[in-house]
Amino acid sequence: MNVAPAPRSTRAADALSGAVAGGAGLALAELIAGLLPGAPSVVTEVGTLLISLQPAGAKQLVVDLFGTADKLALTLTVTVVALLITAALGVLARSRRGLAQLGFLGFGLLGIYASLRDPLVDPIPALLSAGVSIVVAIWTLDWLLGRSVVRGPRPEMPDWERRRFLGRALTAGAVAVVGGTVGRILVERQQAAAAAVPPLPVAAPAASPPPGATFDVPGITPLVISNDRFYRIDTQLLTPHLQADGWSLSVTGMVDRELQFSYADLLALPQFEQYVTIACVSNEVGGDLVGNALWSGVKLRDVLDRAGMQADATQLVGRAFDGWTAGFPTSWLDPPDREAMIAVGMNGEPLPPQHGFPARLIVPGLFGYVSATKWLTEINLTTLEAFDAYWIRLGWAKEGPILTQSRIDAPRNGGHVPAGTVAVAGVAWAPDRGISRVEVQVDEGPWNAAELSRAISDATWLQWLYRWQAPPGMHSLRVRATDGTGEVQAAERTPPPPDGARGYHQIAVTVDG
Ligand SMILES: Nc1nc2c(c(=O)[nH]1)N[C@H]1C(S)=C(S)[C@@H](COP(=O)(O)O)O[C@H]1N2
Ligand SMILES: [Mo]
Repeated sequence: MNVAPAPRSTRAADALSGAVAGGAGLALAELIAGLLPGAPSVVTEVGTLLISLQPAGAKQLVVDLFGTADKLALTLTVTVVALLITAALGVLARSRRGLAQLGFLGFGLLGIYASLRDPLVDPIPALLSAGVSIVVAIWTLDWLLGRSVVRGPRPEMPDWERRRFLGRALTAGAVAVVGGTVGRILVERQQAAAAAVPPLPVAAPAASPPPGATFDVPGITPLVISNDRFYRIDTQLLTPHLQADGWSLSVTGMVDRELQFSYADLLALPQFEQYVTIACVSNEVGGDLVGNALWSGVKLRDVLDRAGMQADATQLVGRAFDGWTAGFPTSWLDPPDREAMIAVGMNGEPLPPQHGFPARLIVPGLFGYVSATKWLTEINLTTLEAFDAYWIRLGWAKEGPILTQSRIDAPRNGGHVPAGTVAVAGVAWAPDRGISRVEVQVDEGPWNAAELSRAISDATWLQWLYRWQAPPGMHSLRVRATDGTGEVQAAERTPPPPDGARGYHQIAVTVDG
Protein backbone atom coordinates (compact mmCIF):
# COMPACT_ATOMS: atom_id res chain seq x y z
CA MET A 1 0.00 0.00 0.00
CA ASN A 2 1.43 3.29 -0.95
CA VAL A 3 -1.02 5.83 0.34
CA ALA A 4 0.51 9.27 0.77
CA PRO A 5 1.14 10.37 4.37
CA ALA A 6 -2.03 11.91 5.69
CA PRO A 7 -1.09 14.63 8.14
CA ARG A 8 -4.66 15.88 8.26
CA SER A 9 -6.05 12.61 9.43
CA THR A 10 -3.22 12.31 11.96
CA ARG A 11 -3.98 15.77 13.21
CA ALA A 12 -7.65 14.83 13.44
CA ALA A 13 -6.60 11.80 15.47
CA ASP A 14 -4.59 14.04 17.80
CA ALA A 15 -7.54 16.40 18.21
CA LEU A 16 -9.83 13.45 18.90
CA SER A 17 -7.34 12.17 21.47
CA GLY A 18 -7.33 15.55 23.20
CA ALA A 19 -11.09 15.85 23.25
CA VAL A 20 -11.57 12.29 24.52
CA ALA A 21 -8.96 12.87 27.23
CA GLY A 22 -10.63 16.13 28.23
CA GLY A 23 -14.01 14.43 28.16
CA ALA A 24 -12.72 11.61 30.35
CA GLY A 25 -11.45 14.12 32.92
CA LEU A 26 -14.66 16.12 32.91
CA ALA A 27 -16.81 13.01 33.08
CA LEU A 28 -14.87 11.66 36.03
CA ALA A 29 -15.21 14.96 37.90
CA GLU A 30 -18.94 14.92 37.24
CA LEU A 31 -19.26 11.31 38.37
CA ILE A 32 -17.39 12.08 41.60
CA ALA A 33 -19.65 15.09 42.14
CA GLY A 34 -22.68 12.84 41.71
CA LEU A 35 -21.41 10.21 44.12
CA LEU A 36 -19.68 12.33 46.75
CA PRO A 37 -21.82 15.13 48.16
CA GLY A 38 -19.70 18.22 48.72
CA ALA A 39 -17.57 17.45 45.67
CA PRO A 40 -18.16 20.11 43.02
CA SER A 41 -19.70 19.69 39.59
CA VAL A 42 -16.87 21.41 37.74
CA VAL A 43 -19.11 22.12 34.76
CA THR A 44 -21.66 23.89 36.96
CA GLU A 45 -19.00 25.76 38.91
CA VAL A 46 -17.15 27.01 35.82
CA GLY A 47 -20.49 28.02 34.30
CA THR A 48 -21.32 29.96 37.45
CA LEU A 49 -17.88 31.58 37.38
CA LEU A 50 -18.40 32.64 33.74
CA ILE A 51 -21.78 34.15 34.55
CA SER A 52 -20.35 36.02 37.51
CA LEU A 53 -17.67 37.49 35.24
CA GLN A 54 -20.26 38.96 32.88
CA PRO A 55 -21.12 42.59 33.34
CA ALA A 56 -24.55 42.98 34.93
CA GLY A 57 -26.32 43.73 31.64
CA ALA A 58 -24.83 40.76 29.83
CA LYS A 59 -25.85 38.48 32.67
CA GLN A 60 -29.47 39.47 32.11
CA LEU A 61 -28.95 38.95 28.39
CA VAL A 62 -27.78 35.37 28.97
CA VAL A 63 -30.78 34.68 31.16
CA ASP A 64 -33.12 36.24 28.58
CA LEU A 65 -31.54 34.36 25.69
CA PHE A 66 -31.63 30.95 27.24
CA GLY A 67 -34.74 31.44 29.32
CA THR A 68 -35.48 28.53 31.61
CA ALA A 69 -33.13 26.34 29.61
CA ASP A 70 -30.22 28.54 30.59
CA LYS A 71 -28.73 26.00 32.97
CA LEU A 72 -28.71 23.24 30.41
CA ALA A 73 -27.41 25.61 27.74
CA LEU A 74 -24.66 26.79 30.04
CA THR A 75 -23.70 23.22 30.92
CA LEU A 76 -23.52 22.28 27.26
CA THR A 77 -21.60 25.41 26.31
CA VAL A 78 -19.00 24.87 29.01
CA THR A 79 -18.64 21.22 28.01
CA VAL A 80 -18.29 21.91 24.29
CA VAL A 81 -15.81 24.76 24.77
CA ALA A 82 -13.79 22.59 27.15
CA LEU A 83 -13.70 19.75 24.61
CA LEU A 84 -12.65 22.13 21.82
CA ILE A 85 -9.81 23.47 23.94
CA THR A 86 -8.65 20.01 24.96
CA ALA A 87 -8.84 18.97 21.30
CA ALA A 88 -6.42 21.79 20.54
CA LEU A 89 -4.24 20.59 23.41
CA GLY A 90 -4.28 17.14 21.78
CA VAL A 91 -2.85 18.61 18.58
CA LEU A 92 -0.30 20.56 20.59
CA ALA A 93 0.68 17.39 22.45
CA ARG A 94 2.17 15.91 19.29
CA SER A 95 5.06 18.37 19.33
CA ARG A 96 4.92 19.78 22.85
CA ARG A 97 3.74 17.01 25.15
CA GLY A 98 4.77 18.84 28.32
CA LEU A 99 3.04 22.04 27.29
CA ALA A 100 -0.17 20.15 26.54
CA GLN A 101 -0.02 18.50 29.95
CA LEU A 102 0.40 21.92 31.51
CA GLY A 103 -2.72 22.94 29.60
CA PHE A 104 -4.67 20.10 31.20
CA LEU A 105 -3.28 21.06 34.59
CA GLY A 106 -4.39 24.65 33.95
CA PHE A 107 -7.85 23.36 33.21
CA GLY A 108 -7.88 21.52 36.51
CA LEU A 109 -6.71 24.63 38.37
CA LEU A 110 -9.47 26.68 36.75
CA GLY A 111 -11.95 24.04 37.93
CA ILE A 112 -10.54 24.16 41.46
CA TYR A 113 -10.64 27.95 41.49
CA ALA A 114 -14.23 28.04 40.27
CA SER A 115 -15.27 25.34 42.77
CA LEU A 116 -13.70 26.85 45.85
CA ARG A 117 -15.63 30.07 45.30
CA ASP A 118 -18.77 28.10 46.14
CA PRO A 119 -19.27 28.06 49.92
CA LEU A 120 -21.17 24.77 49.66
CA VAL A 121 -18.15 22.99 48.21
CA ASP A 122 -15.78 21.13 50.52
CA PRO A 123 -12.12 21.83 49.75
CA ILE A 124 -10.93 18.26 50.33
CA PRO A 125 -13.29 16.51 47.88
CA ALA A 126 -12.82 19.38 45.44
CA LEU A 127 -9.02 19.00 45.41
CA LEU A 128 -9.27 15.22 45.35
CA SER A 129 -11.69 15.20 42.45
CA ALA A 130 -9.66 17.73 40.45
CA GLY A 131 -6.41 15.84 41.11
CA VAL A 132 -7.80 12.48 40.03
CA SER A 133 -9.49 13.99 36.98
CA ILE A 134 -6.34 15.74 35.79
CA VAL A 135 -4.30 12.55 36.17
CA VAL A 136 -6.89 10.51 34.30
CA ALA A 137 -7.15 13.08 31.50
CA ILE A 138 -3.37 13.22 31.01
CA TRP A 139 -3.09 9.46 31.24
CA THR A 140 -5.86 9.02 28.65
CA LEU A 141 -4.13 11.44 26.33
CA ASP A 142 -0.86 9.51 26.63
CA TRP A 143 -2.63 6.24 26.09
CA LEU A 144 -4.31 7.45 22.91
CA LEU A 145 -1.30 9.26 21.50
CA GLY A 146 1.20 6.74 22.74
CA ARG A 147 1.22 4.50 19.68
CA SER A 148 1.88 7.13 17.17
CA VAL A 149 4.39 9.32 18.92
CA VAL A 150 7.48 9.31 16.78
CA ARG A 151 10.07 11.99 16.61
CA GLY A 152 10.92 13.41 13.26
CA PRO A 153 8.67 13.67 10.26
CA ARG A 154 5.04 12.84 10.79
CA PRO A 155 4.65 9.17 9.92
CA GLU A 156 1.85 7.62 8.06
CA MET A 157 -0.64 5.87 10.24
CA PRO A 158 -0.97 2.33 8.98
CA ASP A 159 -4.45 1.00 8.64
CA TRP A 160 -4.27 -1.56 11.42
CA GLU A 161 -2.95 1.03 13.77
CA ARG A 162 -5.61 3.48 12.75
CA ARG A 163 -8.24 0.88 13.51
CA ARG A 164 -6.71 0.16 16.87
CA PHE A 165 -6.53 3.88 17.67
CA LEU A 166 -10.13 4.44 16.66
CA GLY A 167 -11.19 1.49 18.78
CA ARG A 168 -9.45 2.94 21.78
CA ALA A 169 -10.70 6.47 21.22
CA LEU A 170 -14.28 5.36 20.73
CA THR A 171 -14.20 3.10 23.77
CA ALA A 172 -12.72 5.79 25.97
CA GLY A 173 -15.15 8.33 24.52
CA ALA A 174 -18.12 6.06 25.14
CA VAL A 175 -17.04 5.38 28.72
CA ALA A 176 -16.68 9.12 29.27
CA VAL A 177 -20.11 9.88 27.82
CA VAL A 178 -21.80 7.20 29.93
CA GLY A 179 -19.90 8.14 33.10
CA GLY A 180 -20.45 11.84 32.57
CA THR A 181 -24.15 11.36 31.90
CA VAL A 182 -24.63 9.21 34.99
CA GLY A 183 -22.70 11.79 37.02
CA ARG A 184 -24.77 14.61 35.60
CA ILE A 185 -28.04 12.84 36.41
CA LEU A 186 -26.90 12.31 40.01
CA VAL A 187 -25.76 15.94 40.28
CA GLU A 188 -29.10 17.19 38.96
CA ARG A 189 -30.88 14.98 41.49
CA GLN A 190 -28.83 16.47 44.33
CA GLN A 191 -29.56 19.96 43.08
CA ALA A 192 -33.28 19.18 42.86
CA ALA A 193 -33.29 17.74 46.40
CA ALA A 194 -31.54 20.85 47.72
CA ALA A 195 -34.05 23.08 45.94
CA ALA A 196 -36.93 21.04 47.35
CA VAL A 197 -36.14 22.00 50.96
CA PRO A 198 -39.26 23.86 52.05
CA PRO A 199 -38.88 27.51 52.92
CA LEU A 200 -38.52 28.23 56.62
CA PRO A 201 -41.81 29.02 58.30
CA VAL A 202 -42.31 32.52 59.63
CA ALA A 203 -40.87 32.74 63.13
CA ALA A 204 -41.81 35.01 65.99
CA PRO A 205 -39.23 37.65 65.16
CA ALA A 206 -36.24 38.43 67.33
CA ALA A 207 -35.83 41.99 68.47
CA SER A 208 -33.60 43.52 65.80
CA PRO A 209 -30.24 44.91 66.88
CA PRO A 210 -30.90 48.16 68.79
CA PRO A 211 -29.59 51.49 67.55
CA GLY A 212 -25.99 51.84 68.65
CA ALA A 213 -25.38 48.10 68.37
CA THR A 214 -22.30 48.66 66.23
CA PHE A 215 -19.33 50.98 65.94
CA ASP A 216 -18.14 52.11 62.56
CA VAL A 217 -14.49 51.09 62.85
CA PRO A 218 -12.63 49.52 59.92
CA GLY A 219 -11.57 45.97 60.78
CA ILE A 220 -14.01 45.43 63.63
CA THR A 221 -15.85 42.09 63.60
CA PRO A 222 -19.41 42.48 62.29
CA LEU A 223 -22.19 42.02 64.83
CA VAL A 224 -23.65 39.10 62.86
CA ILE A 225 -21.42 36.67 61.00
CA SER A 226 -22.73 35.53 57.63
CA ASN A 227 -23.23 31.82 57.05
CA ASP A 228 -20.28 31.42 54.72
CA ARG A 229 -17.93 33.24 57.12
CA PHE A 230 -19.10 31.54 60.29
CA TYR A 231 -16.44 29.41 61.97
CA ARG A 232 -16.87 25.69 61.54
CA ILE A 233 -15.71 22.99 63.95
CA ASP A 234 -16.65 19.33 63.94
CA THR A 235 -15.20 15.86 63.69
CA GLN A 236 -16.34 15.32 60.09
CA LEU A 237 -13.65 15.27 57.42
CA LEU A 238 -16.28 15.74 54.71
CA THR A 239 -19.38 17.86 55.21
CA PRO A 240 -22.39 15.60 55.77
CA HIS A 241 -25.16 16.42 53.30
CA LEU A 242 -28.27 15.06 54.97
CA GLN A 243 -31.60 15.11 53.15
CA ALA A 244 -34.66 16.54 54.87
CA ASP A 245 -36.65 13.66 53.38
CA GLY A 246 -36.25 10.60 55.52
CA TRP A 247 -34.51 12.50 58.32
CA SER A 248 -36.09 12.32 61.75
CA LEU A 249 -35.42 13.49 65.26
CA SER A 250 -36.34 11.24 68.16
CA VAL A 251 -36.70 12.23 71.79
CA THR A 252 -35.79 9.27 73.95
CA GLY A 253 -34.80 8.15 77.43
CA MET A 254 -36.22 9.60 80.62
CA VAL A 255 -39.41 11.00 79.14
CA ASP A 256 -43.06 10.03 79.60
CA ARG A 257 -43.58 9.63 75.86
CA GLU A 258 -40.83 8.98 73.35
CA LEU A 259 -41.43 11.17 70.31
CA GLN A 260 -40.32 11.33 66.73
CA PHE A 261 -40.35 14.37 64.46
CA SER A 262 -39.93 14.55 60.72
CA TYR A 263 -38.52 17.74 59.22
CA ALA A 264 -42.08 18.83 58.35
CA ASP A 265 -43.23 18.03 61.92
CA LEU A 266 -40.49 20.24 63.30
CA LEU A 267 -41.35 23.12 60.96
CA ALA A 268 -45.00 22.79 61.97
CA LEU A 269 -44.20 23.58 65.65
CA PRO A 270 -44.21 27.22 66.78
CA GLN A 271 -41.06 28.89 65.48
CA PHE A 272 -39.04 31.67 67.06
CA GLU A 273 -35.68 33.24 66.40
CA GLN A 274 -32.94 34.69 68.55
CA TYR A 275 -29.41 35.97 68.20
CA VAL A 276 -26.96 33.75 70.06
CA THR A 277 -23.17 33.88 70.15
CA ILE A 278 -21.64 30.41 70.12
CA ALA A 279 -18.00 29.62 70.75
CA CYS A 280 -15.61 26.70 70.59
CA VAL A 281 -13.80 25.53 73.70
CA SER A 282 -10.63 25.15 71.64
CA ASN A 283 -10.59 28.82 70.70
CA GLU A 284 -7.31 30.45 71.71
CA VAL A 285 -7.26 33.87 73.34
CA GLY A 286 -7.70 36.29 70.44
CA GLY A 287 -8.88 33.47 68.14
CA ASP A 288 -11.87 33.46 65.85
CA LEU A 289 -13.70 30.22 66.71
CA VAL A 290 -16.62 32.27 67.94
CA GLY A 291 -19.53 33.79 66.06
CA ASN A 292 -22.92 35.38 66.38
CA ALA A 293 -25.89 34.47 64.22
CA LEU A 294 -29.66 34.76 64.10
CA TRP A 295 -30.89 31.25 64.78
CA SER A 296 -34.49 30.20 64.14
CA GLY A 297 -36.35 27.10 65.12
CA VAL A 298 -38.19 25.48 67.96
CA LYS A 299 -37.88 26.07 71.68
CA LEU A 300 -36.30 23.02 73.25
CA ARG A 301 -38.68 23.37 76.21
CA ASP A 302 -41.71 23.02 73.86
CA VAL A 303 -40.42 19.68 72.64
CA LEU A 304 -39.43 18.51 76.12
CA ASP A 305 -42.87 19.47 77.46
CA ARG A 306 -44.53 17.41 74.78
CA ALA A 307 -42.34 14.43 75.60
CA GLY A 308 -42.78 14.94 79.34
CA MET A 309 -39.18 15.18 80.56
CA GLN A 310 -38.94 13.31 83.86
CA ALA A 311 -37.78 15.13 86.97
CA ASP A 312 -34.83 12.80 87.58
CA ALA A 313 -33.35 13.36 84.11
CA THR A 314 -30.21 15.38 84.86
CA GLN A 315 -28.48 15.33 81.47
CA LEU A 316 -29.67 16.14 77.97
CA VAL A 317 -27.62 14.44 75.28
CA GLY A 318 -27.80 15.48 71.63
CA ARG A 319 -26.77 12.73 69.23
CA ALA A 320 -25.82 13.33 65.61
CA PHE A 321 -26.47 11.04 62.63
CA ASP A 322 -22.96 9.61 62.97
CA GLY A 323 -23.15 8.93 66.70
CA TRP A 324 -21.29 12.09 67.80
CA THR A 325 -22.71 13.31 71.11
CA ALA A 326 -22.78 16.36 73.34
CA GLY A 327 -24.42 16.58 76.75
CA PHE A 328 -25.20 19.19 79.38
CA PRO A 329 -27.08 19.36 82.68
CA THR A 330 -30.85 19.74 82.33
CA SER A 331 -30.63 22.38 85.08
CA TRP A 332 -29.09 24.62 82.41
CA LEU A 333 -32.57 24.75 80.85
CA ASP A 334 -34.25 26.16 83.96
CA PRO A 335 -33.73 29.96 83.83
CA PRO A 336 -36.78 31.24 81.95
CA ASP A 337 -34.89 33.88 79.98
CA ARG A 338 -32.40 31.36 78.62
CA GLU A 339 -33.94 29.78 75.53
CA ALA A 340 -32.21 26.61 74.36
CA MET A 341 -33.42 25.68 70.90
CA ILE A 342 -33.54 23.19 68.08
CA ALA A 343 -32.37 25.43 65.26
CA VAL A 344 -33.39 24.84 61.65
CA GLY A 345 -32.47 28.29 60.34
CA MET A 346 -29.33 30.41 60.41
CA ASN A 347 -29.47 34.07 59.41
CA GLY A 348 -32.75 33.54 57.59
CA GLU A 349 -31.62 30.49 55.57
CA PRO A 350 -32.12 26.81 56.25
CA LEU A 351 -29.03 25.61 58.13
CA PRO A 352 -26.16 25.18 55.67
CA PRO A 353 -24.82 21.59 55.53
CA GLN A 354 -21.64 22.73 57.32
CA HIS A 355 -23.66 24.04 60.22
CA GLY A 356 -25.87 21.03 60.76
CA PHE A 357 -28.73 20.77 58.25
CA PRO A 358 -31.51 19.77 58.86
CA ALA A 359 -31.41 20.63 62.58
CA ARG A 360 -29.00 21.35 65.42
CA LEU A 361 -29.05 22.41 69.03
CA ILE A 362 -28.15 25.93 70.13
CA VAL A 363 -27.86 26.47 73.87
CA PRO A 364 -27.07 30.01 74.99
CA GLY A 365 -24.06 30.12 77.30
CA LEU A 366 -22.50 26.73 76.57
CA PHE A 367 -19.49 25.84 74.45
CA GLY A 368 -20.33 23.91 71.30
CA TYR A 369 -18.69 20.66 72.39
CA VAL A 370 -21.21 20.15 75.23
CA SER A 371 -24.29 21.51 73.51
CA ALA A 372 -24.43 22.50 69.86
CA THR A 373 -25.01 19.11 68.20
CA LYS A 374 -25.23 19.52 64.42
CA TRP A 375 -26.99 17.01 62.13
CA LEU A 376 -29.11 16.20 65.16
CA THR A 377 -31.03 12.91 65.10
CA GLU A 378 -31.74 12.22 68.77
CA ILE A 379 -32.31 14.05 72.01
CA ASN A 380 -31.74 11.60 74.83
CA LEU A 381 -32.65 12.32 78.44
CA THR A 382 -30.43 10.55 80.93
CA THR A 383 -28.39 11.32 84.02
CA LEU A 384 -25.02 13.03 84.30
CA GLU A 385 -23.50 9.87 85.80
CA ALA A 386 -24.88 7.51 83.19
CA PHE A 387 -23.25 9.00 80.11
CA ASP A 388 -20.13 10.87 79.02
CA ALA A 389 -20.38 12.47 75.59
CA TYR A 390 -17.74 12.42 72.83
CA TRP A 391 -15.29 15.07 74.04
CA ILE A 392 -15.74 14.24 77.72
CA ARG A 393 -14.35 10.76 77.10
CA LEU A 394 -11.35 12.44 75.49
CA GLY A 395 -10.58 14.40 78.63
CA TRP A 396 -12.42 17.70 78.18
CA ALA A 397 -14.42 19.14 81.06
CA LYS A 398 -17.86 17.68 81.69
CA GLU A 399 -19.38 21.13 82.04
CA GLY A 400 -18.59 23.78 79.47
CA PRO A 401 -19.94 27.27 80.16
CA ILE A 402 -18.48 29.80 77.73
CA LEU A 403 -15.76 31.80 79.48
CA THR A 404 -15.81 35.59 79.45
CA GLN A 405 -13.52 36.75 76.63
CA SER A 406 -12.64 39.85 74.68
CA ARG A 407 -10.67 40.39 71.50
CA ILE A 408 -8.93 43.35 69.85
CA ASP A 409 -9.85 43.48 66.14
CA ALA A 410 -8.43 46.91 65.31
CA PRO A 411 -5.68 47.90 64.95
CA ARG A 412 -4.09 44.71 63.70
CA ASN A 413 -1.45 42.96 65.74
CA GLY A 414 1.95 44.06 64.43
CA GLY A 415 0.41 46.90 62.43
CA HIS A 416 1.38 50.54 62.08
CA VAL A 417 -0.93 53.42 62.97
CA PRO A 418 -0.40 57.17 62.73
CA ALA A 419 0.09 59.09 65.97
CA GLY A 420 -3.01 60.84 67.32
CA THR A 421 -6.44 59.37 68.06
CA VAL A 422 -6.50 55.68 67.24
CA ALA A 423 -9.71 53.63 67.35
CA VAL A 424 -8.93 50.50 69.35
CA ALA A 425 -11.93 48.25 68.95
CA GLY A 426 -13.16 44.69 69.05
CA VAL A 427 -15.73 42.33 70.48
CA ALA A 428 -16.39 40.89 73.95
CA TRP A 429 -18.65 38.03 74.93
CA ALA A 430 -19.92 36.13 77.96
CA PRO A 431 -23.08 34.35 76.83
CA ASP A 432 -25.50 34.40 78.44
CA ARG A 433 -24.30 36.49 81.38
CA GLY A 434 -23.77 39.52 79.17
CA ILE A 435 -20.94 42.05 79.23
CA SER A 436 -20.97 44.96 81.67
CA ARG A 437 -17.53 46.47 81.13
CA VAL A 438 -14.54 46.36 78.78
CA GLU A 439 -11.20 47.95 79.58
CA VAL A 440 -8.05 48.59 77.61
CA GLN A 441 -4.55 48.81 78.98
CA VAL A 442 -1.70 50.48 77.10
CA ASP A 443 1.74 49.11 77.97
CA GLU A 444 1.76 48.77 81.77
CA GLY A 445 -0.52 51.77 82.28
CA PRO A 446 -3.91 51.99 83.99
CA TRP A 447 -7.02 50.19 82.70
CA ASN A 448 -9.22 52.56 80.66
CA ALA A 449 -12.94 51.98 80.22
CA ALA A 450 -13.97 51.38 76.60
CA GLU A 451 -17.33 52.45 75.16
CA LEU A 452 -19.70 49.52 74.74
CA SER A 453 -22.10 49.09 71.85
CA ARG A 454 -25.66 48.25 72.88
CA ALA A 455 -25.80 44.47 73.07
CA ILE A 456 -28.60 42.65 71.27
CA SER A 457 -28.99 40.52 74.39
CA ASP A 458 -26.94 38.88 77.12
CA ALA A 459 -26.65 35.84 74.85
CA THR A 460 -24.65 37.78 72.26
CA TRP A 461 -21.33 39.51 72.03
CA LEU A 462 -21.04 43.25 71.76
CA GLN A 463 -18.56 45.62 70.20
CA TRP A 464 -16.32 47.93 72.20
CA LEU A 465 -14.31 51.00 71.28
CA TYR A 466 -11.52 52.87 73.00
CA ARG A 467 -10.24 56.11 71.50
CA TRP A 468 -6.56 56.05 72.27
CA GLN A 469 -4.34 59.13 72.15
CA ALA A 470 -1.42 57.26 70.68
CA PRO A 471 2.11 58.58 71.18
CA PRO A 472 4.81 57.50 68.69
CA GLY A 473 6.71 54.33 69.41
CA MET A 474 6.06 50.63 70.00
CA HIS A 475 3.18 49.85 72.30
CA SER A 476 1.28 46.89 73.61
CA LEU A 477 -2.49 46.93 73.99
CA ARG A 478 -4.46 44.57 76.21
CA VAL A 479 -8.17 44.11 76.70
CA ARG A 480 -10.27 42.58 79.44
CA ALA A 481 -14.03 42.24 79.90
CA THR A 482 -16.31 42.01 82.90
CA ASP A 483 -19.43 39.89 82.59
CA GLY A 484 -22.97 40.77 83.63
CA THR A 485 -22.47 39.25 87.07
CA GLY A 486 -19.53 41.60 87.72
CA GLU A 487 -16.85 38.97 87.34
CA VAL A 488 -13.72 40.13 85.51
CA GLN A 489 -12.35 37.83 82.86
CA ALA A 490 -9.54 35.60 84.17
CA ALA A 491 -6.08 37.16 83.78
CA GLU A 492 -3.92 34.10 84.03
CA ARG A 493 -3.22 32.46 80.70
CA THR A 494 -4.38 28.86 80.33
CA PRO A 495 -4.48 26.70 77.20
CA PRO A 496 -7.89 25.58 75.86
CA PRO A 497 -7.92 22.10 77.44
CA PRO A 498 -9.81 21.09 79.45
CA ASP A 499 -12.43 23.87 79.70
CA GLY A 500 -11.38 26.83 77.54
CA ALA A 501 -8.53 29.33 77.17
CA ARG A 502 -8.15 32.10 79.73
CA GLY A 503 -6.09 35.28 79.69
CA TYR A 504 -6.16 38.72 78.13
CA HIS A 505 -5.79 39.29 74.42
CA GLN A 506 -2.73 41.43 73.78
CA ILE A 507 -1.37 42.95 70.59
CA ALA A 508 1.65 45.05 69.62
CA VAL A 509 1.40 48.13 67.42
CA THR A 510 3.85 50.68 66.13
CA VAL A 511 2.69 54.28 66.25
CA ASP A 512 4.45 56.25 63.53
CA GLY A 513 5.51 59.75 64.55
N1 LIG B 1 -22.49 16.48 64.97
C1 LIG B 1 -21.58 17.32 65.46
N2 LIG B 1 -21.99 18.48 66.01
C2 LIG B 1 -21.09 19.36 66.52
C3 LIG B 1 -19.71 19.06 66.49
C4 LIG B 1 -19.30 17.83 65.91
O1 LIG B 1 -18.11 17.50 65.84
N3 LIG B 1 -20.27 16.99 65.40
N4 LIG B 1 -18.82 19.97 67.00
C5 LIG B 1 -19.33 20.90 68.01
C6 LIG B 1 -18.39 21.95 68.32
S1 LIG B 1 -16.96 21.50 69.14
C7 LIG B 1 -18.66 23.26 68.06
S2 LIG B 1 -17.65 24.47 68.66
C8 LIG B 1 -19.85 23.66 67.28
C9 LIG B 1 -19.45 24.52 66.11
O2 LIG B 1 -20.58 24.85 65.33
P1 LIG B 1 -20.37 25.51 63.91
O3 LIG B 1 -19.46 24.61 63.12
O4 LIG B 1 -21.72 25.66 63.31
O5 LIG B 1 -19.72 26.85 64.17
O6 LIG B 1 -20.54 22.54 66.78
C10 LIG B 1 -20.68 21.48 67.67
N5 LIG B 1 -21.54 20.51 67.06
MO1 LIG C 1 -15.87 23.34 69.71
